[in-house]
Amino acid sequence: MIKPEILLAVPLIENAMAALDAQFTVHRLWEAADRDAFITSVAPRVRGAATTGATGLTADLIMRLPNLEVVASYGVGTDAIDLATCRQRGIGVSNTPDVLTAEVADFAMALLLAGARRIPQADAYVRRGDYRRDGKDQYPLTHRVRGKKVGIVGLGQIGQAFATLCLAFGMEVAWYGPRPKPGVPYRHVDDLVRLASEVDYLVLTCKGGAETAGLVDAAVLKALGIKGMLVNVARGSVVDEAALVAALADGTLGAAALDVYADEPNVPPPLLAMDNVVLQPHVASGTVQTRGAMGQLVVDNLKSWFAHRKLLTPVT
Ligand code: 8YV
Repeated sequence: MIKPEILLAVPLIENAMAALDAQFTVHRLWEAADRDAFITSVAPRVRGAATTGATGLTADLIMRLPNLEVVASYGVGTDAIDLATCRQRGIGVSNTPDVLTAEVADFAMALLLAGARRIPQADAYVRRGDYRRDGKDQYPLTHRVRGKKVGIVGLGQIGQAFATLCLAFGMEVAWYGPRPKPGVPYRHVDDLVRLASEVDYLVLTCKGGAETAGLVDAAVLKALGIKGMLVNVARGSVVDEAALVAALADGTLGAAALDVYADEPNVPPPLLAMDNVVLQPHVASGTVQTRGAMGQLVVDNLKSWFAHRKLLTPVT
């Protein structure tokens, strides 16, 4: 049987790449020395594509693939995939919901704790030899998270899993989203500036894309304030990054713990020098187990499409 040909935009976890190689003829886009010539050479034969929500698939690339039928994304977000063009062309799109929910929620809590208790900063203090130099009990005290208020932006599956963790840590939860959700046991606040002014931590778990671009702007950061901390495991695009850098630099905002940036893998250089930020390289879903499950779902969606023209986890 002739294997369907697929374009792989980014490397996936090894097992998933091996499974893809077994089922399909895989064209590895990131390895191409001349990307443009590579696309031109494989384009007519490509029937499927695999990418991530952040790397995506542009309208331009989709239009260059005349026989593209399906796009499988390795992640839950789909912000950089041109869904409108896929819809127009009748191209099926899948993502990997559910399998990463708990992992990303756990990581959001880890970031919150790391930022609030200054765990990376204290680690650096020990490594520099300052602990030995200063002696015991000299490191500045931090603030407890128990009893604090958390505002969650976007109460989807990840937001709700994170809210449950907040309750376990004795925090009070309120949330912002464009519409109230019936049956959700947390206070909905329909004004983001107001929510930010009420909470200690503002945690972003919403989707990226045009709908949420620049949602967290200078006014929101000012409302969060000097005692507040921003935690972002959503997308860098949700935050006005220049306003964030300015607010952290001038003390308008107390702290930030970030896993995502507007122009990955580029982190705004001023953030690198700041002591009140915790920076991570977009790894909230990055465990062997969760990436393994995500990779398997990419493979299973593509297999299901080419066997039955049905996706297991379609993006609707
Ligand atoms: C990435 C994510 O997909 O699920 C998402 O939307 O951003 C992540 O899980 C993952 O980092 C692979 O790049």
